[in-house]
Amino acid sequence: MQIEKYKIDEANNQQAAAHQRKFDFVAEGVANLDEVMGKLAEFNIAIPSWALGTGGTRFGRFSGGGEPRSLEEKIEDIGVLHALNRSSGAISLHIPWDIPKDAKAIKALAAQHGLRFDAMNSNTFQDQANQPLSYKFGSLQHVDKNVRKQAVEHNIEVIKQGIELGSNALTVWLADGSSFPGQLNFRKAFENTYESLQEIYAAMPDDWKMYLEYKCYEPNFYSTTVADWGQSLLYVNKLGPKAYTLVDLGHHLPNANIEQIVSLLLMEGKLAGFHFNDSKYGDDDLTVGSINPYQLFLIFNELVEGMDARGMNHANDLGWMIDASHNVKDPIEDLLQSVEAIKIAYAQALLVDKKKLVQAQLNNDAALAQEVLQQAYRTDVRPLVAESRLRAGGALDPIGAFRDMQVRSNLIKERGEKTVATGL
Ligand code: AOS
Ligand code: ZN
Ligand code: ZN
Repeated sequence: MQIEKYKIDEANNQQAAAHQRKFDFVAEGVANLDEVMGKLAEFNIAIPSWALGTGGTRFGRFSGGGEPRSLEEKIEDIGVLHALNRSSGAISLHIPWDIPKDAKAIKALAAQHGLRFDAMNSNTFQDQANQPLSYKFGSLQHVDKNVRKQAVEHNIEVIKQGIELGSNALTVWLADGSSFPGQLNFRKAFENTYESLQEIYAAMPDDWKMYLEYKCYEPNFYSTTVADWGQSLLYVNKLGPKAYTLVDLGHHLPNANIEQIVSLLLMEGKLAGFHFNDSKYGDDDLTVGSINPYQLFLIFNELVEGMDARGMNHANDLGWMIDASHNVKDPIEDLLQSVEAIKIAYAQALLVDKKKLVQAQLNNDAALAQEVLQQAYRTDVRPLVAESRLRAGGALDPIGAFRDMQVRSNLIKERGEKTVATGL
């Protein structure tokens, strides 16, 4: 399945006049238009290989059909996304769900679709067939040195696979923790985990980064061994300059002020990047921006402010990734919506009148500060994001184009109705 460029152009031509009117209207009010358009064009968000199928919940899984059956087909699906939105130019692999049999061929296929390999994800939260020791009671934290060793070796193997593909980061998410009080010694669990992470860290090439993801609960329900940003920061500070804290938006206790966490991690130079998603209750892994788009904007506002203060490159200096799961939507449509929501929040943050905001802060003018933020947030930046896609050769209306081209029914024809993609 390949998206033909002329079909995108045809669809765009039909919408051109209406789009131009909307774009001109909003562009007129944007003082830094060229800067905004330039930054939007550069901004890409990596797609996780496990988000292309219907994840379902523990109560059931209802496949929509045409799901990718192999790594090659996952790359094809991300190729479809990228052709439509020109902002999904990277893929994040999960080992062992996506073991490349021939790294060179996989790299070439990805390059054909304009994709590069983002952070590699290891998996020590499941037991694989033929795995000698079980992770039932944890992996890097385990009381048994042999289990820790097996988990460390797996992570080192993932680094090796990543090097072959041209990736330069390892994301470590641990399910390690305990479900009942007294089940483990917190200090020893921390020490074991730290020691295991040190071994993994030592195996990373100098130009690699380790992203240590935290999560407050689930699958363990009493304690998690990397539970929050403070604990992650403690590990990564001890580990050294190649280790950073990864923020997954769904991994906080209810109502946490994530934008403040982001600001402080940036200040410390220890923010790795994101797993974007949205949630109402827990780690819901819903479409980005579907529940709380204002929070997403406030996060981007801190990102832009903090990255500019440190002279960082918005597009390249942090890892931007989606981590979502799909129960009722077509995964490709859901991902198109997520990427769009991220770019909208980013564009809005670029519109914030920073001078005015700083002035309001210095004058303790809370009302004006709110006015400044909401002026940007309530600007309809969708025509700017669409224009940036158009200029890059993408579709003005990616979901519309996806539906008009009947991509999903073609994928079903190609791959079948009952397909199961590996993933969460
Ligand atoms: C789990 O809750 C985390 O969000 C992980 O980042 C991720 O979903 C997992 O590594 C995918 O396998
Ligand atoms: Zn995550
Ligand atoms: Zn999660």
